[in-house]
Amino acid sequence: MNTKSWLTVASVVLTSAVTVSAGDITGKINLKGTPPPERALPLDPACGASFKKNNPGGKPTTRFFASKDGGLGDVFISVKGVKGKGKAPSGDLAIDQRGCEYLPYVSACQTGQTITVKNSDPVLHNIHPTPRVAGNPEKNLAQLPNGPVLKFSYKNAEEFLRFKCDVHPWMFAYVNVVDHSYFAVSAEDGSYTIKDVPDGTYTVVAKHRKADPVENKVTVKGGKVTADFTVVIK
Ligand SMILES: [Cu+2]
Repeated sequence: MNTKSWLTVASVVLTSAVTVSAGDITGKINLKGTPPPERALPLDPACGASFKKNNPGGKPTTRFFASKDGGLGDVFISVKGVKGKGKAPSGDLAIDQRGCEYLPYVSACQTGQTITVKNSDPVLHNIHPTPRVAGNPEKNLAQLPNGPVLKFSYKNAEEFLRFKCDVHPWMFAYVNVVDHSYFAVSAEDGSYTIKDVPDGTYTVVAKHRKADPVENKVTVKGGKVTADFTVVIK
């Protein structure tokens, strides 16, 4: 091997040896206060039957406050001020329509990531995202039962970007579009994890659609750091 080749090998080894230390932010969103009761949804007969089939024994209601074991779900948590965009998305964000509901109700994805929407109901839906950020296009597309999956994606960050169905006025979903990979949406018990955050001290923000945002200062230094939040529902 000549000198030039050795130099190339040496530089490759050096590059791969430089890794930035990172850690996970994990914790629980605690619910403080008593949310108002959810409202019953007046499903039409076709949707009522599909809802029953998909939710035996369940009642169709609004889904403003998902809560279990003192935790609050559907909270969007994001880390502010991280240098770089983090990891590229590893797949699509999949949204389904089942029982004339969007599932999941609240979700999150990265800018440019594909959002797929499918129709598992035996009825026609129309998917009508209504972004508020300039450059994120509004669309309005009909989707037959078992029709082809529809795809969406957004160039610009936007929190709680609304998807609605004009056929069924109770159908909503909210997608948080983020321009980095350091975010999560809490599960019903309030738990969440944000992976591989580079070491540093950051402001982490937790937002629920029906409450004031809550901030926490969090220092990541490898391994795992716990950051719990308390969201007050008035
Ligand atoms: Cu619909």
